[in-house]
Amino acid sequence: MGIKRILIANRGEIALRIHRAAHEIGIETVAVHSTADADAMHVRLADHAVCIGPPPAGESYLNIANIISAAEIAQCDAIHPGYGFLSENAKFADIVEAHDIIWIGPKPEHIRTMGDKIEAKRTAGALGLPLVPGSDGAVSDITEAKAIAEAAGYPVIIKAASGGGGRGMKVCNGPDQLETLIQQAGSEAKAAFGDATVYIEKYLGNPRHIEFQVFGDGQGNAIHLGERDCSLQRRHQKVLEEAPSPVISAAERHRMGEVCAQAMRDMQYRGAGTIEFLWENNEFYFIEMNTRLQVEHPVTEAITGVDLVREQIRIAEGRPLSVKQEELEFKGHAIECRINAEDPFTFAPSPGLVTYYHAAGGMHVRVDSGLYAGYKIPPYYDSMIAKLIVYGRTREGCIMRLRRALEEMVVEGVKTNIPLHQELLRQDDVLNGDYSIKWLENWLEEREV
Ligand code: MV4
Repeated sequence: MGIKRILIANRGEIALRIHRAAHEIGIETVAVHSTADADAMHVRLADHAVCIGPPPAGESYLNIANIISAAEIAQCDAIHPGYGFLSENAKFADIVEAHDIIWIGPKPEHIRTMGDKIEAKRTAGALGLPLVPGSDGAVSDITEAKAIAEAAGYPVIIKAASGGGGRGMKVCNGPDQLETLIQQAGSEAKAAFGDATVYIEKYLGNPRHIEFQVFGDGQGNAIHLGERDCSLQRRHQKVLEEAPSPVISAAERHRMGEVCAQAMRDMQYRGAGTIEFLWENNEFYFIEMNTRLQVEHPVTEAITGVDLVREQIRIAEGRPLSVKQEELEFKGHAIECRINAEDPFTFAPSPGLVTYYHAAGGMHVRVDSGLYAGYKIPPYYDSMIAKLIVYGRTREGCIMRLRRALEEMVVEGVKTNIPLHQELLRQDDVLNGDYSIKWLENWLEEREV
């Protein structure tokens, strides 16, 4: 029940985000950090801090034994994993619960199910979510694979059951290449994930990536908080996300959101989840479900007014959802720019000393970041150093304000992708919301530098 002290098993802006939500409801926080992060803001803000290992994440932020020891030494009664790192590790969730520590996350069985993309698809289908046509499970036999591909229609895509983030996928244009590509995908999957299992789907050529935010109380009550459009991405890294999607009508949001919420009720889902779809020709196709809080959650917070991290904590305490579906309103428009310490043209990481920092501010402008002047961005982790989230009554107003906020933002000493965002927000297709998952990479290829 009532949590008193949370161990935050993460770093950077999301560790700050969790600390803030906890403190606002009177809960203490314990930061963990690698030796490379001793001076990080998440360590400074937390009530207590424990060093859990050397810089490589495998020896610190992914070190289960050290994190559990830190939780016990610091007498934490709950662990929040943030995103990335151990957030979707079912074994970690099991271990946390076995130590009588509250896991601020979904039931381990659901993390496990959704981690296997074949199991996830089977579950989603049984719950009534629309699927991409393709194999009903793993493919091994080439004769069977050819029949499945023929029925779905070429081109098809071969995916790894243990994959994710787009790794180990192969597009196949006809039956002649099928056997070779299945073998290649299988051996790459085996090397990357230790599991050669693959499945087949019809390849969607130019979809959008639209995801629904859901929440469940673990007892059969669940709500949806609308969708986010995350189509603007490069090499499976999202660059800019928005809510609502510029292409989804209120009626469609209501219909699809209810399908998602009902699925979560039926599985007695607990905590925050994101149901990912590809959207093409006005149809949704389920691809994956993420059983964690996502980087882009603030755009949902902006248009619903719901504090998603506070909601996660409340649910972990066994409390009911704080809002009913009928009470939720989707109001206005929000866009998030991921600010990375990287070269805006080559995308090469640019770690190092931040000599000057000035965050954007003003009405409806939110900056989630652990950055400060004098901070040394370590080279060991993700290059995302800040999220700029802007809200407006309309999409146009939101974009005007976002341009203004980007002008205000100053980061010196390292390169950032702020100029890339500024250029993006001058493109007609972006202004018109006319983009798919292919748009950004195509634009970058054609762009004059
Ligand atoms: C697809 C697809 C086209 N057709 N599945 C990439 C990551 C993984 N989560 C699923 N992915 C895709 N699955 C079918 N049947 C295209 C992608 C894809 C993609 C999806 C979402 C966001 C960005 C993407 C970039 C390239 C490919």
